[in-house]
Amino acid sequence: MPAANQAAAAERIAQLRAEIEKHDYAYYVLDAPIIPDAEYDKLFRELVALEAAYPELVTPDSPTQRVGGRPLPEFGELTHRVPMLSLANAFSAEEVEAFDRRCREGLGVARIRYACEPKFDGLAVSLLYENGIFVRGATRGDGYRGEDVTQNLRTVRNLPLRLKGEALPRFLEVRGEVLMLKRDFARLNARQAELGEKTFANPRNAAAGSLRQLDPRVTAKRPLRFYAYGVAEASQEDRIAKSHSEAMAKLMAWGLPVVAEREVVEGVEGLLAYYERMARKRQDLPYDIDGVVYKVDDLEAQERLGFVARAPRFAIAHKFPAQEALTVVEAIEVQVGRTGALTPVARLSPVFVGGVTVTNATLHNEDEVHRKDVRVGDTVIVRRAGDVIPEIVSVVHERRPPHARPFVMPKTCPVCGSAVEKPASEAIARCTGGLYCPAQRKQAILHFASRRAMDIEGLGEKLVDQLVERGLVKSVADLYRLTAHELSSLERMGEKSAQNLVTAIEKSKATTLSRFIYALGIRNVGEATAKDLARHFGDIKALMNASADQLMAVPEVGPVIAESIVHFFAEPHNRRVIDELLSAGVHWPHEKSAESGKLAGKTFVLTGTLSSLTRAAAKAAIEAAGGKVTESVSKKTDFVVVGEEPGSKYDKARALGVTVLDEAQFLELLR
Ligand code: D41
Repeated sequence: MPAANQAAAAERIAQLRAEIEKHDYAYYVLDAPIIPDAEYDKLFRELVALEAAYPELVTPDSPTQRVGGRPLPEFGELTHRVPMLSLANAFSAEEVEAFDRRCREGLGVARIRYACEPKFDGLAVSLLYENGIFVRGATRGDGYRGEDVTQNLRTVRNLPLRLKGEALPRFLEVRGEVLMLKRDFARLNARQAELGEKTFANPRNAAAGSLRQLDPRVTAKRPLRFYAYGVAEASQEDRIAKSHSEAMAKLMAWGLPVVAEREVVEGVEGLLAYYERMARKRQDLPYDIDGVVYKVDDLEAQERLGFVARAPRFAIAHKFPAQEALTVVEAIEVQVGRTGALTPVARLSPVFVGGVTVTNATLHNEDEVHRKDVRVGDTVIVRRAGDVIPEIVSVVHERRPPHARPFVMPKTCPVCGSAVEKPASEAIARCTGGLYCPAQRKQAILHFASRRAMDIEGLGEKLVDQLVERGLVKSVADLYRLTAHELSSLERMGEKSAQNLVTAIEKSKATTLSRFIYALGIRNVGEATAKDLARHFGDIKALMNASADQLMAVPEVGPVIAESIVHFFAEPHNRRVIDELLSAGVHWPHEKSAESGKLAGKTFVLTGTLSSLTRAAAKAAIEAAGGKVTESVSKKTDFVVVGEEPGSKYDKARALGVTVLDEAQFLELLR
């Protein structure tokens, strides 16, 4: 190797070691990682590769020479009777196919049965039972020797200190993971914060920090769980089953906790289908997982396949894409919403996270930007879990460029230049331009056309942008004046689609009063309130002329909503647009006002299953008769309708003395 390259490699190696040591300290000692695991792995892999290329640069103190966590000297060391192996990883379907191929070729069979289980993100431990009594437990450590954490493990609530049943093996070494359930983690962190103690970054760190407490009394207060994933066998005499799945069933029968989400599948299609199922379930599982594990089910086949280096050939972990990654904030832009709300949005260097490429993350509002102290140029951790929108978790402060300035909310609207106001009592800054502001106008039109409002099919964002920018649509009433000829002059609009849109707009004229009220986009008036208003007033003119007091006579309309409505109709422009819409032919069937229907003013709650009609049908029937259906029982509820297998609402109704109707009584009332 040329000396110059070697010098460069030596320098990079030194950098990487320093960086990795810093992260090891943050992770293992402080239980407070600075960067995502995937990012750490990248650094580590780079170091491994460099040291492989320049073996003369490997030193005994390199982080690569330390495998697993070194035992804390405060705990006694324990040698595992059977080494605790590591698991190879697969990150793609191709790698899983290669794993299956190797197994099939190694065994000389066409198809393999696999045991599949979640891959817990916890701490691997080994438990020793002698004649059914828990005698010792250790962390994985370097795989050969771990820390003796017997006293701490005894405090883990679901770990049996004595196994159930008869014919228990003389020695049983159970392998598994210690972890914290998501809800327990949330509760623990809330309690830690309340006590002014340190909080944990994630359930894994909380579990690690809790199990490696020097004082078992502290561990005892932490909600740890154990799940078994295997049995270590020192000899043939120890064999308790013919297959992994059978062994797990046996552990369960002896009272050891075994995860419910385990399955036996056939072939590589079976593996990939299990992966997909678990990926979909992931968010709803009570524990964190970072992938799934596949194991050849037949134990004899496992033995024949054997091991490479320190990992078994018969098992592999199929990891989910990392949910956190590092990227750089290129800009913080401000978006204007329908009600003028200004939302700061971080524009990010594209980064692959949670299985998709992310380029934006909402920052919600000004306070949020300041709380997280996100600045342009910052390196940040972005997280995208499941289908939720990407968010910035935190800033890596050490990577902040020297002149990064804090974000300032603009004083004027970035779209229309109107003043921005932010009442002291609110978190949201707003553009005061109203419908003068093209951004608000666009959003107002999109809302008006949306499915639950006027339901104009085909009127999407790209089109609305063009219509507003070309001045073809200034208010929603202008929509009803558009011709197919005008529309076909727009980009990506053929004659056929122009005609379709005109038809859709025409069709939207036949609507309902509640949809119409909702479509107006009055601040604080959502679908449910629009329905209440329609039912109460029965007519748009009555609503337009209502005073705040009259509005507050509607159940569930308080001073804030009333004020928004009065404010909206006080605006001459809004009244004019409504008149124009009505003249254009927007209409709805006459609504019975609250005084007319036979169930007028009555509030219902439904619970349990009705045999003769669906929930939606029951609701529609009540509403058609002027009544109202709400979700929860209160003193204001008039009737609770009880079907088969009612929930707690039934008990609550009885406790509050609300009239309870069975299905027959309810049908009688409707008749
Ligand atoms: O849930 C896990 N993290 C998990 C880890 C699991 N479900 N199964 C595992 N199986 C093994 C073998 C096949 C070697 C018995 C494992 C691990 N090992 C493991 N955990 C930490 C290192 C290795």
